[in-house]
Order: sequence, then structure tokens, then C-alpha cells
Amino acid sequence: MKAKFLITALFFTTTLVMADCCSESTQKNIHIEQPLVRPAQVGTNTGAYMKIKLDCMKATDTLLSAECNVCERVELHDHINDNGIMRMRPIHNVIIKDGEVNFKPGGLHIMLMGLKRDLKEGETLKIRLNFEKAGAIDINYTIKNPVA
Ligand SMILES: [Cu+2]
Repeated sequence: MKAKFLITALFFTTTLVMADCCSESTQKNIHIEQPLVRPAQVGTNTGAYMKIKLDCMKATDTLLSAECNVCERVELHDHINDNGIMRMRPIHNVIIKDGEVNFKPGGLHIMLMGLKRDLKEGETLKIRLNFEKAGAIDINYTIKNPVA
């Protein structure tokens, strides 16, 4: 009888701790790792890459858009296999779930279109990421070729 009570108590404690850890996505529990933008010349397009991590595996958020003032337009892109040829296509948003989403060459990326100036290796570039729950987060990207 006592053991059963203890197990029940333990179960509720664990549930409460998990609920706390898995609270909504906020600026505090969302992390952007290895933010990189591929070097490029004025007038061309380039890609921005990073890993988006959430502290809790169960929390989710959605990347709605990105903003940057060195280009004409910013789009979220993915790659699809079109009869063996990988093609980029614009997507509306990116859902962050299972703890992380990886933006990498050949996959998801932020497309910076119509650059107004050269992006030289070693410089940094601020890009604003707009999340549904966490809101706007400004990230300093390093201009550097990503490892494919
Ligand atoms: Cu693209």
C-alpha cells in the first residue's frame, strides 16, 4: 500500500518536472549553432546555414521567416529530388521539432537573394530569424564556406 503511494507520488513528480522542462519555446531555450553564410559577390544569391536547437525534445516552434538588410529578398528554401536532380524550392516555414533542425548545403537553407554588396570571408552578417513562439531573434552569422 505504501509502495503504491510512493510510485504514484514519484510518477506525478516526474510528470511535473517534464512539464517544466518542456514549457513553450522561448528566446532562452532556443539556440542557434554554427551560423554560417557562404561568401558571395554583389548581385548574386547565397545561402545561410545553422543548426536550430531547442533545450527540450518535446518543445516545438516554427521558423516563419528571416530578414537581412544586405539583400533584396530573403526566402526559406529546401531541396527536392526531381528525377535525380536536386532542386531548390521556396517553402513557407520550417517546423522545429524533436529538439533540432539542421540547415545545411543540399538541404534546408536561408536564401539571401540579390546581394547589395560582397560578402567576404571572415566578416559577420546579422540575420533576424522570426519564430512563431520565440519571436524575433537576431543572429550574427560568420561569412565562411560551410562544410558540405
Ligand atoms: Cu536556395
